[in-house]
Amino acid sequence: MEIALLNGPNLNLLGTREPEIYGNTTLSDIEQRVSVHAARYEMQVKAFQSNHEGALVDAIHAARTSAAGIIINAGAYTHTSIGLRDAISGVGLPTVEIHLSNIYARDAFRHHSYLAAVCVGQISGFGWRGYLLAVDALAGHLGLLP
Ligand code: CA2
Repeated sequence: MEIALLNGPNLNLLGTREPEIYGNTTLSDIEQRVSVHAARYEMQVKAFQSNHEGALVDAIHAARTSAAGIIINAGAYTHTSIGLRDAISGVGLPTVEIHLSNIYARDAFRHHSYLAAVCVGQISGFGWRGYLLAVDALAGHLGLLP
């Protein structure tokens, strides 16, 4: 079973700046750790990052025919993008929203997510390990856990 791991704008910079907020782990490290963790559930991970909203919409559409679910950190588009929200609800795949930082402990404009209402749930504030929690959450939702 395949799952899509999607990361949005600026997350390609992980591990290079702002380690006090986002940690020292690179996106490539996270993608690798997610793949290893997902293998416990016999899930394969197709990872994609883009700084472009439309490319993320396309990746969500592509997941419709190849993936059983989506894990997405939409970065700043979380707080702005009705397009991503419509794409997630349009494909109908179970989707877990993830954030490295606790968006509710930060600027007020980060407190609202356009995606949350169309996702199964949201994980926020646990750094890179949140991605592993998202895998567990998706596996549980897909009935792969006892
Ligand atoms: O906490 C998260 O995961 C966020 O999705 C990260 C976004 C932010 O806009 C959201 O409010 C919360 C920003 C990602 C920026 O990543 C950087 C990483 C290293 C250096 C600079 C930016």
